[in-house]
Amino acid sequence: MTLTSTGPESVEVSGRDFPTNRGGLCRKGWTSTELLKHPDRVREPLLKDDDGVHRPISWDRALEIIRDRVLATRSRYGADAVGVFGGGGLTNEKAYLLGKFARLALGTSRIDYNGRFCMSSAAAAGNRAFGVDRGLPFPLADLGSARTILLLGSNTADTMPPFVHHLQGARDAGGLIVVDPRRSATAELTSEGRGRHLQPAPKTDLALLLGITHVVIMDGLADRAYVENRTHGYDAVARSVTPWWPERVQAITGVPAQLIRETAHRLAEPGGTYILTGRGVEQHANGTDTATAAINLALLLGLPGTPGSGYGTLTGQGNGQGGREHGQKADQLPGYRKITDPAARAHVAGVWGVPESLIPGPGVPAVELLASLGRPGGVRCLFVHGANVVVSAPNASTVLEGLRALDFLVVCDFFLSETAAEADLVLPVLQWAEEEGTMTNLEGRILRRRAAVTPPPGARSELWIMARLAELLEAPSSFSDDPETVFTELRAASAGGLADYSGVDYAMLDRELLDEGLPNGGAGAYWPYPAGSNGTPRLFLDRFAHPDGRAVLHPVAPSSSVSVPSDGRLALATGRLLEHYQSGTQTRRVGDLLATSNAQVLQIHPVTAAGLGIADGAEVEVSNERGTVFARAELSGAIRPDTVFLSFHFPGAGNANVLTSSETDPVSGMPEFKTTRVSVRVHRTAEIEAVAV
Ligand SMILES: Nc1nc2c(c(=O)[nH]1)N[C@H]1C(S)=C(S)[C@@H](COP(=O)(O)OP(=O)(O)OC[C@H]3O[C@@H](n4cnc5c(=O)[nH]c(N)nc54)[C@H](O)[C@@H]3O)O[C@H]1N2
Ligand SMILES: Nc1nc2c(c(=O)[nH]1)N[C@H]1C(S)=C(S)[C@@H](COP(=O)(O)OP(=O)(O)OC[C@H]3O[C@@H](n4cnc5c(=O)[nH]c(N)nc54)[C@H](O)[C@@H]3O)O[C@H]1N2
Ligand SMILES: [Mo]
Repeated sequence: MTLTSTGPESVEVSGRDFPTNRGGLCRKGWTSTELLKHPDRVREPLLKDDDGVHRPISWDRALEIIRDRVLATRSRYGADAVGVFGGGGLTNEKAYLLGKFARLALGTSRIDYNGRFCMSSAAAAGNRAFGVDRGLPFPLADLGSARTILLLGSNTADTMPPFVHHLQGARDAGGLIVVDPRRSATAELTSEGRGRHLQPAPKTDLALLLGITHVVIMDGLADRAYVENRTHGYDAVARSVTPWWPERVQAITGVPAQLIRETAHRLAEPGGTYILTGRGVEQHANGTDTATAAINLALLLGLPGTPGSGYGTLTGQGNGQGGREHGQKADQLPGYRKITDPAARAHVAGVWGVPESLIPGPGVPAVELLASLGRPGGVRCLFVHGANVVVSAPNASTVLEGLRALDFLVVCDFFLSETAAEADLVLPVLQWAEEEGTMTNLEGRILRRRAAVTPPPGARSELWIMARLAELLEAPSSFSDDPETVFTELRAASAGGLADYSGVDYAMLDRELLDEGLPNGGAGAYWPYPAGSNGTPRLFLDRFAHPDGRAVLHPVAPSSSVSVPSDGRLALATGRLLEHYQSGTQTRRVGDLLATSNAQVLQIHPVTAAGLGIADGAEVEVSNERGTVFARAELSGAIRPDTVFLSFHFPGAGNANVLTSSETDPVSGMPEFKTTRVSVRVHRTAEIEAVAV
């Protein structure tokens, strides 16, 4: 987008003609400037006093308090009692410095971030199969020429509206296939002969993919030459899908066997095929295996690395891609390096100018980190940068208990989010239009963000906060608060890693912003971009990132019973609405968006509702062993009768994550967000709390 100044300190957003969005923005983009001058903005550091009231204090005092609390915690409990929780919305510079700050200034291994809730399953599957995880290993615009696109668990019509036009080619060819237990706005795009909607029971996608793969193998649709030349592991995968014949898969998923066969044959047709996954299939306790099954299918069909075809995952947050590359993940060092790899540690220690032994080992993934708050041996002092875990983390009531059990909680935010409200100290930071930095988009393309307005006087950049604290804590390395200096250091730290940014600098990204083009002929700054190269718009054309250049087919199967338990309860699926963003800290503060959607709504099938005596618009309680959520019922034939849907955009009595469990994927640490068993009934007193604001 482009910001235009419309007078002193006020700005207007407009769409910029750009290949990913072609000038399109979603509603949240158009309304985003309202938040810059919002009256709720936190404008000074706030310290919670003994009465639980937040009162303004000076920055000097705030930083001294933090230093004292960190030192006290460290000397009493050890450095791992200090924790950091980051965010995929942070710029590359902030994400990079946060990882360095945790390891060197705090000396802790206990850092992880909300991307664990977002991209971790697809990342784990991509790393396992391809040796690298770049959400889309090809430019988004490539999708336009495809005849067939299989979109699994992704509702882009609501979650990425500007993306939808890239589906047009496949729609025109009748080849858009959407897999979702709901007839979502995206599934609706398949109507009138534009494609197919497969509507499986929640959490049965793995079985569905095994069924499609079974047909590919049995009907001789696999690309044998590609499999032979570019992959390992065919035999094990071919054997593993033998028991997944379409009629059996129909019984588990509810998707007709004929549709499974037709889908397999359509995907194998020439003319360009893409398989794309979203959070609907990834945010499960078997999300890595489900994404792996999607990748196996793509590899058997010879799609990845073949021009005009491919596999990809649709990265979510503003900097969901860059945020997962530069070290705010528990097991990671910058450049997508592994913290357990001796060569990676030596390289990064060299850039940081410290002995390698000063870099702690791997920490623990987000759910485990949050479960340890205030517990013996766990984290007692926590820094939060760019996440609202009280609303967005699974099993939210226990997360709230954990935050309240901490000795000290520091939250950096520009609003008093539900998490900031719990903090002992809130530090006011800059918003997107006030800071410089880079973001890496869903295609692995590095983009420059320029500051357009002056921040409120009391707010500080997070780079500044980390740099000052590092000084106070006598960190053994230098910490700059200048974005370009930090980016230059990031480039050096990433050099030679999987996500190599060493050939990218601010000056060239600035030229691109001014539409003067990049030195590489205007292709865009796609990593890996080693110094002296032209970057990599398309990965895998010649080789995959494993040492032998081949992709790995990894057999997967549902772990235990795949059928939906017949306990009489409903499957609760969670996800997003067009109007709101994530925990809603930002979008619940925009009048227009709130007017369209101001409280929690339960989507429920009319037949199911009738059986429970629930009328359209009735106030209902959605409960399980972990808690109860209050919502208004919205009867809709778009959802399966065995499934109900809540968004996770609302706090308090409308917080869907009170119901989700702490169960996680064993490979990625992704929580089981998308499927939870619940009971629904009419709200007894029919008195709903005001859950919105
Ligand atoms: N409006 C809006 N847009 C956003 C965001 C937002 O909060 N609001 N957040 C951004 C972020 S961070 C992300 S990660 C992306 C997420 O983008 P999406 O992945 O598109 O979003 P979700 O709504 O979480 O899930 C997509 C679909 O998965 C379906 N689903 C649920 N369970 C299952 C299942 O078991 N199987 C299958 N096949 N489908 C299932 C849901 O019905 C839903 O329609 O959106 C980004 N864009
Ligand atoms: N049930 C359920 N739960 C889910 C999901 C789901 O589908 N279902 N989806 C998950 C997914 S995919 C995601 S990505 C997470 C998102 O979960 P969160 O990241 O917790 O959600 P946000 O609302 O984006 O919270 C970001 C907070 O950081 C602040 N913020 C924004 N930018 C910055 C910045 O630059 N610096 C700092 N310090 N603060 C900033 C915002 O004001 C806000 O308070 O939720 C996850 N939770
Ligand atoms: Mo996300």
